[in-house]
Amino acid sequence: MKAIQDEIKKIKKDLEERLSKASSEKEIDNVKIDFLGRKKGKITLLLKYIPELSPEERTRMGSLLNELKKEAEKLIEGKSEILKKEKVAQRIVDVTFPGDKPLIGKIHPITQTIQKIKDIFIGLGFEVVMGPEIETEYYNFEALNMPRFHPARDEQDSFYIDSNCLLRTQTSPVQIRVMEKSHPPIRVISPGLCYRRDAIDASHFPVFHQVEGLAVDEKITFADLKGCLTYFVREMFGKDTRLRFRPSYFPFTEPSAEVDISCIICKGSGCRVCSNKGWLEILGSGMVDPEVFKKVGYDVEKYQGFAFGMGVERICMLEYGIDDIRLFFQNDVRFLRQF
Ligand code: 2U9
Repeated sequence: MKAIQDEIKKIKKDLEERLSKASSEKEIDNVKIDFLGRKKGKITLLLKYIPELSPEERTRMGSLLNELKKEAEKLIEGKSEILKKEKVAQRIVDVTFPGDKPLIGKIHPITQTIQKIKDIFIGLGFEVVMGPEIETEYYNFEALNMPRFHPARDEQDSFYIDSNCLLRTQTSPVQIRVMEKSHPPIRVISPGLCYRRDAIDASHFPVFHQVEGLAVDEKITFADLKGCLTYFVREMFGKDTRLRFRPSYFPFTEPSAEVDISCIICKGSGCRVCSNKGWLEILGSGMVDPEVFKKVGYDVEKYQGFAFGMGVERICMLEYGIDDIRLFFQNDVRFLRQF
């Protein structure tokens, strides 16, 4: 009995000594094996000796040894914690240790292009307005002078939610909502997502971004449209960019014009990007059709306006020489980190 008690004392002393010398997790593991290991641990061996004792010795020694076991576990765990903390503290003060390079996020190229467009128009006194992506047939088509059987609806094959609601095919409904709620003078641009049932290829995707603009006031003329868009184009693509206004047709503007710019790659001499034409089609525009003003209850004798619209992906592709629209929507960081 005395012999066992002495042995307990000795084991405890040994354990404390070994732990005080241990300076790594591996060494602590070894101490654990030597004292508490299932087969040959010093404490485990003593516990195995208990059944051989007399009943009263068994009770006393059992509790002494179990206490020893618990204390040993506590001491080992405590030392391990101290080592872990020391390790962390060392890391904090080791200023020479190479740091983890943080991954820096980037603004998506489409967002960057929208931001640049917004900044230019904000500088001209335009306000940025947003609206719902799920629209009613009225706001998306009817109010824009595209009644139910208008052939222009065919060009904008759409995603319908029910017989009355669809994903907007352009951001113009936002401008209708602005006109309904306020009075001229109005100068707004509406950036945002649009949806069309296009077959996917290098230049078509069913989801895309537009920025549309609208200015309504008394005595607004086509000269204002030309001046505003010329300023925009030169800020966006460079001061020496030339513009060409080509007559066109849109149901919501009359007269209408498509705007081409001298190719930003070859400056007009002809290259692969402009298909040797020297010109790039960049936006659509026109004077707001009086039928549209009638829908929002504006006096068509008093007010005129101009409007324009551009596809952001196309502009961004031209600016960076990107040849496939699908890249914008694949979230491949190898593509995105280049911008
Ligand atoms: C109101 C009245 C008129 C917006 C306009 C265009 C011309 C145009 C296209 C450019 C490329 C769409 O993304 S695209 O396919 N847009 O050509 N958009 S005029 O006219 C409006 C807008 C709102 C109330």
